[in-house]
Amino acid sequence: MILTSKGFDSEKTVEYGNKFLTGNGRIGYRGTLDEMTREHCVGVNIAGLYDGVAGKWRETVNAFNPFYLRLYVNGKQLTAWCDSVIDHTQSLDIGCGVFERKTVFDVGGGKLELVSKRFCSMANRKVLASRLTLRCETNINAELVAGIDTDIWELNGPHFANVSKESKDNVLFAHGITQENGTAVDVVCEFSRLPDKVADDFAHFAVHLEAGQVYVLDRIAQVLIGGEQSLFDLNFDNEYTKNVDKWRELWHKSDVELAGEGIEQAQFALRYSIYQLLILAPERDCSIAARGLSGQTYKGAVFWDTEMFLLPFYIKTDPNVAKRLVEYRIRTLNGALAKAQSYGYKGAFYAWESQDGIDACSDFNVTDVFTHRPVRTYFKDKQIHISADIALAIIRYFEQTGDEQLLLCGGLETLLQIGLFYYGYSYFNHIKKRYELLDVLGPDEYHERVNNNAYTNYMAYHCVKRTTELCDILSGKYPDEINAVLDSFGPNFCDTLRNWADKLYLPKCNENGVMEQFDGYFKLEDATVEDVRGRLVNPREYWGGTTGVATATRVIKQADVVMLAVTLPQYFSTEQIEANYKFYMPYTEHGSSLSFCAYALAACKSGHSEDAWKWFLQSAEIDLAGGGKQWAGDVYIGGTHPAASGGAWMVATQGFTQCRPTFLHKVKVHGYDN
Ligand code: IFM
Repeated sequence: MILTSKGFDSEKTVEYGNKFLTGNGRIGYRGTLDEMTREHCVGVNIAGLYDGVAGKWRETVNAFNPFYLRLYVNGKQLTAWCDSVIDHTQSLDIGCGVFERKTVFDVGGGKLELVSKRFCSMANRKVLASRLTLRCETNINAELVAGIDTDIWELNGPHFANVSKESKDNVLFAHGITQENGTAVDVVCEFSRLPDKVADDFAHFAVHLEAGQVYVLDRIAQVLIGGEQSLFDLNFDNEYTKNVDKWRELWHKSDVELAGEGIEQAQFALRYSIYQLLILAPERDCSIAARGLSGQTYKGAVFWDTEMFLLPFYIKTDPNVAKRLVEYRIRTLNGALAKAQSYGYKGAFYAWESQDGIDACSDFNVTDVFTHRPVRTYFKDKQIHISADIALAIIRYFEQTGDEQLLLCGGLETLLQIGLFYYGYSYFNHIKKRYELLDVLGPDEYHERVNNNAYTNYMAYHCVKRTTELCDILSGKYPDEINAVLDSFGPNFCDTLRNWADKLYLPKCNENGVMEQFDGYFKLEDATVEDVRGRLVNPREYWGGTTGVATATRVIKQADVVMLAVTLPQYFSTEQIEANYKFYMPYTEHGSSLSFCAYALAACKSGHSEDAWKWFLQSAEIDLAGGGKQWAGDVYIGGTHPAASGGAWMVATQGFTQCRPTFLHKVKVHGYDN
C-alpha cells in the first residue's frame, strides 16, 4: 500500500504537499521535503486551533516545523532541486502513515544517498518522528543543520506572538502564543545525537562518513497545545513500532477489499481515500475541516461535508470518533442559537463554516474578476439546509449505535432547537394552505435565494418528523428527562412540530419522474454545462450569484436533487431516482468535489453500475490525480478533499454492495464489529 513518485518536479511541490500528507487527527504534516520552507508551503497544521489577525480571515494555526534540515557537502547545500541530484523518489506508506524520501546526490567521486522518513504518531498523538540516514560510496565530510523553523507558511497570519527559541543539550524548543486567545503552542525537537554546536537556534552536526558507513539522525518532535506536558523517554524505534501497531488496528476495522478484474488501481484509490479519513479522525474535542489537515484553506472551518460525507465512515468503523463529531455540533449549539437570533429567528441555525460554532463565512465570499470588487454571496445567510444536515447526523448516529445517552445529553435538545428554527423560518402560504421555505440556497450554490429548494424542504421535513418520533420513543423510557428538555419549548411543542411537518410543502416528481430543484427551476434556460462554459469571458469568473453565467440557466454547481435522492431514497421510487439522475446530469458542473459520489450512488441505485464506477473513480482519485485548482488569484484554495474520500467509501460500501459492475466480483467491508 505504497504511493510512490519518481523524480523531482518543482511544479508539483504544492500538489505533493497534499497528496503525500501524513497526519494523526491532531496534526497534519504536508508531504514536503526536509529542506523546504514556507515558500514551498510546508505546513504542520493543528486541528481545531483557530486564530484571527486583525483585518484578516480567522483560520486554523500551523505549528512551527520541527523537521527543517539542511545538508551541506563541501560547503554546498544539497537539495532535491540542486544540480547534484542523480535520483529522487518520495513515497507514502498508507498502511502505516509513513512518508519517505530518498535522494541520491553525486558528490564527486561517489554517490551520497539521503533517506528521510517521518510520521505523525497515531499511538502518541503529540509525537512526530523522523529518521534521517546518510550513506556514501566514498569518504565525505558533511554538515547537517537541523532545527525548528519558526518562519512558517500561513495564509492569514502571523498567528504567533512572542515567538522564542531555546536549546538544551540535544533538545530544541520553540514557543509562541496565538494572537487572539493567547493559546501557547510549544514545539520540542529531540535529536538522537548531541549537536556539535547550536548556532542561530539550529543544531549543527559534523558528519564524517567513511565509504559504505551509515549515519543516522533521529528526531522526535512534540507539538504541545495550551501548556500540555511533554512526554519523556521516546525513541524512534519504539514510536515506529507503536505507530505501526495502531495503524494495523485501524485498517483491521476500516479496510474495504475489492475483488475483480483490473481493479487494482481502483482498490488503491479506495484505500488511499480510507487513509485520508483515518488521518483526520479527531482525537480531541473538535471536528474535521473541509480541507482536512492539509492546510488553512476555507479557514480550517467545518462544513456540512463532515456530517453528510464523512460521518457514515466513522459510524461504521469507529463510533467513538463519530460521537466526537456529533458532540462537536451539540457543544456548539449556542453558536447556532446566536446565529439564528442575529437574523431574527429562534432555534438553531448552524454556521455554514463553523469555527467552534462561530460562522466564519464571509458575506462577500467571491471577488468579481472584472471589477475586482467583493461580491455579496448568501452561503452564510441562506444555506439553511446545514441545520437539517446536522440533525440527520444526530439521528443517523443514534439509529446506528443506539446511543440514547447522546440524545439525553444534548442531542434531543439540539434536534428540537433545529425544529424550532425551521418552524420559525417557514412561511405559511394561506392560499395554498401549506408551509414553505422561501429565500434559501440549496447545495447547488449557483442559484441563490430560491424558494422551496427540494433538498432543503425534504431534509427539514424528515428531520423534524423524526425528532418528534424520537421524543415519543424516549418519553416512554425517560419521561422526566424528556419532559425537562421539552419544558423549555413551551406546551405541546412536539405537536406543533408534527403539525408543521405535515403541512410543509414537499415538491413531488413530475410525470417524467423528475423533481424540480426549486420553484421555477424548470423555466430557466435549458443550457448544458458545456454551453455555459463556452460563455465565459474569463476562465476564473464566478458562475453563480446575481450575474453569473449559470444563474439564468439550469446549470448547477453540484448534485442537489440527486443528493436528496441518495440521502433520503425512501421518498423516491427507483424509477424516479434514475429519472433525476439522467435529467440533472447534463446540467451538473461538478464544480464541487462533493458531487461525484452522489451521482455514483444514484447510478448504483438505478442499476447503472458501470457509470457508477466512473463517478466512483472521480471521487476516490481526486487527491491522487491532483491537478485541480490550487490558487484563485492570490488566494490559495488547494488542499485535500476529505468529502470526496468519504464519498468514495460510501459508494463502495453502500453502492457497490447493492449493485456491482460485472468486473467487480466482491466487496468486503470491514467495520468495528467485524
Ligand atoms: O461544503 C462545500 C460546498 O458544498 C461547496 N463548496 C465547498 C464546500 C467545502 O467543501
